[in-house]
Amino acid sequence: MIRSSKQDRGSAAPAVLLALLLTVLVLATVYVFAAHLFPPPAPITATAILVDRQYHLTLWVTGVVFVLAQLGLAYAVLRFQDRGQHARFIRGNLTMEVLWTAVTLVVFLSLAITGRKAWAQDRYAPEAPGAIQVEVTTTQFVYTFRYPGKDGKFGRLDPRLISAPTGNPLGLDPDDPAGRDDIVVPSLTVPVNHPVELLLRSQDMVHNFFVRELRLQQDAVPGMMVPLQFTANRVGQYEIVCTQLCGLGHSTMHSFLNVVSESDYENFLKRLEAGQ
Ligand SMILES: [Cu+2]
Repeated sequence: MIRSSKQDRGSAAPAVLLALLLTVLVLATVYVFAAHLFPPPAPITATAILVDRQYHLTLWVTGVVFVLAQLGLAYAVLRFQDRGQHARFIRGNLTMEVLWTAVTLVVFLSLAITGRKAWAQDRYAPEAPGAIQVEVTTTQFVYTFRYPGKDGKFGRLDPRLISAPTGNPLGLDPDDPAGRDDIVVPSLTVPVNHPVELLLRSQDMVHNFFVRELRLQQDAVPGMMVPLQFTANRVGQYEIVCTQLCGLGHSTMHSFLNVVSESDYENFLKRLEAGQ
């Protein structure tokens, strides 16, 4: 039915209410971010500071687009509300389509280019000289960390020998001499201001290694060994959590990263080597 008389116009209430609701939601969202209601813990690596910078840049760019788009929507809802007018059909505007697609492309490519260092630094940078290697094995629902011991070599693993109840959660082969001095522990201890290389693996399914203070989150995938690097610059204890839904015990899957002084680290190794 085509309406044309003034008496047929729709009520203004839905348009006004919807525009008001959109404006309130935009203001509330901006407030949550601007007031720093959920501040992250302070970063403890140089790369984590880069990640924070990139995050803030991305948040500003997408925040401005979000506010403009939502307020534009509220304006359009008010401006083009039902006043009994005929609907107009528009076939589109090629110039505008090309323009906003190109602008979106440029914005996202620029963000990707400015953020590449923050992302790649922990993953693809050449191994730092003197880096301490620690193997990280995830399994339902625990982390197991292995240090190569005095010889600096990890011993061979055999999946058939995996037996957590008998104290061999990684399946260390007792016949390999390189593995005799390997140290296997449930939490990660590293010296402060010293490069560390983690070798991340999984025994059963996709898990994740996430430490907020490192701004580092990486999946552990069965069949893959994912190297990760970081140099923590503040002594303390930080939580490691799994952020992949990996089964019923997922919410309990966590461990700790202990960043300690160089001498405390030496003592930690000595104590464990003595217990071998
Ligand atoms: Cu998990």
